[in-house]
Amino acid sequence: MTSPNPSHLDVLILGAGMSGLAMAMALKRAGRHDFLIIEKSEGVGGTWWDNRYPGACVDVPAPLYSFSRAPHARWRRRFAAAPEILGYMQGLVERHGLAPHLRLNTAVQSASFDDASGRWHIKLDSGELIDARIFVCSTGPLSVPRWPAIDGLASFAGPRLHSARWDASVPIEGRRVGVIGTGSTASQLVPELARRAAGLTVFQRTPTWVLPRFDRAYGAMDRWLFHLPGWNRLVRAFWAATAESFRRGFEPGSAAQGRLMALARGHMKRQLRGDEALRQRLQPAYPIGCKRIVFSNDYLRAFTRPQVALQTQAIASITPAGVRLADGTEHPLDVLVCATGFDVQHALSVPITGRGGVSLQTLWANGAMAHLGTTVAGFPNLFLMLGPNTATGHTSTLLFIEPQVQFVLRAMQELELRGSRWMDVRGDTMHIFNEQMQQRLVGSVWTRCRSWYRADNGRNVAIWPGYTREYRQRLAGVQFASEFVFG
Ligand code: NA7
Repeated sequence: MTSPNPSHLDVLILGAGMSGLAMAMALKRAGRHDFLIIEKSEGVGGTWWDNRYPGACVDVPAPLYSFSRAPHARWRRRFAAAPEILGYMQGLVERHGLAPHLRLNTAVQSASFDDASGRWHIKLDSGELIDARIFVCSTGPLSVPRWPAIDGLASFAGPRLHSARWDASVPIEGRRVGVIGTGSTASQLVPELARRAAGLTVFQRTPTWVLPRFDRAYGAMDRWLFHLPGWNRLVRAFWAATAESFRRGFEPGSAAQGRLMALARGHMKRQLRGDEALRQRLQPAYPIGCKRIVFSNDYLRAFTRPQVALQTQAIASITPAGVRLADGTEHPLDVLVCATGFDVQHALSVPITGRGGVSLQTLWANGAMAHLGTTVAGFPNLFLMLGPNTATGHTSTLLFIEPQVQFVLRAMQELELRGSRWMDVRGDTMHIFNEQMQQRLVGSVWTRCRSWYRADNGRNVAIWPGYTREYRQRLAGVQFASEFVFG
């Protein structure tokens, strides 16, 4: 069963990544079939559709990266590779009958709230207009690749790849490859490239803390056990609790932080096989947790290979032949890889206009903000998935997506109970919440380094400063009567 009229919908979901699919499954489960998912790519997957670089895999154990209501029994590794996750997502589409609700290869040009009808008007690139009562924006914060702002980047004569737009037809074997960036992505990509390239040079601006990855293959016995719902729940709960325990190590000056940093330091020593000079160059000068935790058993070790070089001098420019460093040295390359992250979007990849013609871009000029990362004052019936300040550096994003989806269902019920067309979070509710968030973030571990968590003005627009349980409880405890206005 699908929408009776696809241009006049109850719910429009933008983006078929993890959060878009979660919303769609929850709607189906609630017996609500009047919805459409619009996706600009050729397939579902979101970040897993985009990130196909060698070595791409999930950075939390896979049982925690599957939905509590849609467990997966066929994981082949604890830290599952990107194609496995994409397979899981495609399986969700099949099992939950989502295909008829999907419109792939379709981009949205703009979305605006129509004050007169109290509905969202969504304009597609094709010029087609869709109107919807509820607009769920699940475009993901990290969907737009960021190229580094380095002089001469476009002049490079060889292939230039961004990790999030990998071109597998570019040969790596036997080539001299350069990687700019040392974040989560580079930590997965570098060991793979080190195995294949004739020479690999990693250009590091800031080193990364690395913890051991407790990875293993899942065998036939594991897969049999995963078929038991009780076992699945237990394993998921175990990894959720373990991930939360890492969060304790993010408290500046705490004993837990000391233990976490000692674990990382010991790991680094072992990985670098006692090479003290290399250790000093790879040792971060900021506390662990400031960036998303990297778990890896082969990233640091890759630097001990004879064909891998680490450059820590600033890059002065890119030339047609390679990279020129600040000290004037030239590093000739055949292939240049930018693992330089993303322009953080939080729903800004599409122009969105709310009540009275206010644009989200203008409202967010000094940094994105939303009440509990999901609703924005002045933008009725707009629900953000993984909106501002709902990212974490230590656990699975699914633990934030699931309560967000439940919140949207609750909000829809509330609208129907009241017979209202729309609901809008109160401006003061949103602002007070954001003030509290920012106060908690001041002086926290997340202010101690540069990262995608922070906007250009230093404001941390990405991180949820508490534990996962607090987020779940706060979202479940939202008082519609006092925190929202209805129309
Ligand atoms: P990140 O974590 O944003 O990392 C980007 C890396 O690129 C980081 O090491 C940056 O150095 C480096 N970078 C960016 N611009 C430049 C320039 N101009 N010169 C040199 N180096 C540069 O992106 P990832 O893709 O690794 O991970 C994103 C998220 O995906 C991650 O948090 C996980 O949740 C999954 P910097 O540290 O800024 O000095």
